[in-house]
Amino acid sequence: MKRTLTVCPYCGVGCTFYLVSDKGRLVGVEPSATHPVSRGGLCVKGWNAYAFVHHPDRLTTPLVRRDGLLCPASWDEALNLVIEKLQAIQAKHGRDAVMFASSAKATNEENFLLMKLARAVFGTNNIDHCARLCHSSTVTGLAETFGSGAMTNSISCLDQTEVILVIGSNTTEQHPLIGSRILNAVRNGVRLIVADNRRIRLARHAELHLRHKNGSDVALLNGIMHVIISEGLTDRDFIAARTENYDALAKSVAEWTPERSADATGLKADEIIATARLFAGAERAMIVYSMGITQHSHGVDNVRCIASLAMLTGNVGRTGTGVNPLRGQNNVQGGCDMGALPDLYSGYQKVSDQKIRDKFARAWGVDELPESPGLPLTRAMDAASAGHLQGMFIMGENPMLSDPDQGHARKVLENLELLVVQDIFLTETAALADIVLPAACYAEKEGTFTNTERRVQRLHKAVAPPGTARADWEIICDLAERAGYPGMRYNNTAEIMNEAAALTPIYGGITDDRLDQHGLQWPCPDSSHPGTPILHLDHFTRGRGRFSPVTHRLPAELPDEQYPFVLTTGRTYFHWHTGSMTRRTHLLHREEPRSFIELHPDDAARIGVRDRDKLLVISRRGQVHTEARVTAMVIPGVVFMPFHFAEGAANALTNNILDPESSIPEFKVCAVSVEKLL
Ligand SMILES: Nc1nc2c(c(=O)[nH]1)N[C@H]1C(S)=C(S)[C@@H](COP(=O)(O)OP(=O)(O)OC[C@H]3O[C@@H](n4cnc5c(=O)[nH]c(N)nc54)[C@H](O)[C@@H]3O)O[C@H]1N2
Ligand SMILES: Nc1nc2c(c(=O)[nH]1)N[C@H]1C(S)=C(S)[C@@H](COP(=O)(O)OP(=O)(O)OC[C@H]3O[C@@H](n4cnc5c(=O)[nH]c(N)nc54)[C@H](O)[C@@H]3O)O[C@H]1N2
Ligand code: SF4
Ligand SMILES: [Mo]
Repeated sequence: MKRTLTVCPYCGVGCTFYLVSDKGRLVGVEPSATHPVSRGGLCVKGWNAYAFVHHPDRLTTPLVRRDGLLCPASWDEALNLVIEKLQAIQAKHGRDAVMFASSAKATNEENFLLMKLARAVFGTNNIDHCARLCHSSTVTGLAETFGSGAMTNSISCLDQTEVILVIGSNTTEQHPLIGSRILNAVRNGVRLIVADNRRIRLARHAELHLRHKNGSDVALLNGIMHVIISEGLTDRDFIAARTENYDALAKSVAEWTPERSADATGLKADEIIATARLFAGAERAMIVYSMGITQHSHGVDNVRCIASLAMLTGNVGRTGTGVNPLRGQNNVQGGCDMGALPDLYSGYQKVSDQKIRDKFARAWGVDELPESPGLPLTRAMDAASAGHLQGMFIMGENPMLSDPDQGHARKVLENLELLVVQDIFLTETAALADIVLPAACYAEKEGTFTNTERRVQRLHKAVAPPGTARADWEIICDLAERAGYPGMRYNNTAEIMNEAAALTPIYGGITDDRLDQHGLQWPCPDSSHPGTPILHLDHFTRGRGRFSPVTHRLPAELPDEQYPFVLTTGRTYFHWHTGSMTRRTHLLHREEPRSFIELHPDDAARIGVRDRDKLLVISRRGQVHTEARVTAMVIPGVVFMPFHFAEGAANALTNNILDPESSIPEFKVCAVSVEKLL
């Protein structure tokens, strides 16, 4: 038996484990006892992360559509066709008629290369990835307030704080090894506040559980800040020494009395006052948040309020404090860091900056690079239906199930002149493609992933890919070569990282040989730098932290007579997003086999529904069949549905309205009706 140390392919916690293989086949997983985050533990997905790798559904050969059917083809034929068609579309409709979707499942090296392919070879900034659907509000909101959109502190800080505010994060199910860290901390005396109207597991251990209305976080946080200011609980020295624009914030929250905040959130004024006192009374307090904050048409405003709350109480730049957006996918931090974003190169360097463009153009041996920012992924769908986008190259994403308003997404994907999908399985999206390219998965390649605490860690190849499947980076290099670009020849992924590091100051000192065992946390500017566990130590990345006051805006779609329930969507412990991997993992699928919707017992009684009844859920966009799960997890008037299931797809219902600044969809609030199927 062989043991190969690598990184979990599921969530941003970034646990490492050994893949155990026997004669070229994976047979199990052993956790790494010394890893600073997982410390010998794994969640159920990690323990089972070997199981999908050898699934018989794995793609083994390229597929090309002939007479309407996807048929096996040679790599030569498939790759030449991709290049020929992309170039033909650009010749006819202009460079920006094609879009590249990168992947938070792929490595840093692969994300770097896809953005290089888009920019240097195809001359377009139309490159983005699922961070758009996820933490784009964080990237925008924290860049403005702090100058850097990443988690400010480290996971180990959870052991060294006094109060943790968890807002809009179902941590024990979605970041399990961070969730268990929080539970341990609470056992050791840390005080916990949970602001999430679902009765998530952490809520049972919280001193205060705020069950405010979906979409009312600005009203809640403004109310909390009002109390902190009016009771004199601010950190005056921190505000004076490290921040700007405090007066504007104070003025704006002055009108947010606890009573007004209570009215807008559905909470009691006392709960808001108690939260303010507990949070501001601590010497060290941490804020942990995730999609409950970001996935709103006012997601950036939510993030601004969170940044303000932390600065108001001096909780930035020290151990056991900070603003901690938990990044979702195993490498979504890395996808952003590597510049798979329409307006930024790697290291958050702006494409609009001539000096930056010149630097990349020189390194890549091209005359010029495109200047205007490209399309965000979520706007690409609308651009395509308006006829501005004809070709899409999607690496490792499944928008047919993960994009809002599935009916709209399907129409767009079906009508593209060219859809190329590079995946490990024939997903719902790949099934619509003109050309499908089979990729190697995490267990079959080398490279690095960056976890939520900015820790860059190495993968190691444990087994060979199935059939003729190839690592994403090898496919991208081959495409570049066939497009006539000679600047993408690498012998291994270490050479790609060297190029990325040379162009990306925050990764400047990251080289493969320094990453073994537990990786390095960026910023790591040079080869002797030990990495950075805590950001903004004595000044913010942008200099002074900026208070950005905001006004409360309601979600775009609220319940009415025809659609009386608020639908909020999210995830479960056992499944991963669109289920491509977890629904092919026997032990996980067995635990959660079917689409369901959580419904409060009072609502269920009122509409005559019992547990496990078959239901029809309808929104203005579509309808789905699903099954009732009658539970006090949710509050009356709110229903919750995971988006893992192709049959009973939550995104047939969701609203395609976007935050104007971050272009994130409002996945967390839309209006639906619920009927019992007879
Ligand atoms: N098992 C598993 N783990 C995962 C994933 C997975 O698919 N499966 N996906 C990964 C990814 S990419 C991500 S982004 C993360 C997401 O991790 P989370 O954000 O923790 O997960 P969600 O279920 O999307 O939503 C979290 C919570 O937001 C709450 N919420 C809804 N609306 C509001 C609101 O208006 N205000 C507040 N305060 N809360 C609200 C919901 O009640 C829910 O409990 O998980 C990662 N981890
Ligand atoms: N209703 C609703 N919708 C949501 C959300 C929500 O909360 N509610 N959350 C949103 C969020 S936060 C996210 S992050 C998105 C996620 O949306 P997606 O990223 O579209 O979802 P995944 O299922 O993770 O897709 C990853 C794909 O990569 C493939 N893959 C795995 N490994 C590799 C590899 O090494 N190479 C290649 N080429 N492919 C690989 C998998 O088979 C899978 O098809 O969903 C969003 N959609
Ligand atoms: S907590 Fe996340 S990284 Fe750790 S084993 Fe579970 S899914 Fe993998
Ligand atoms: Mo995500």
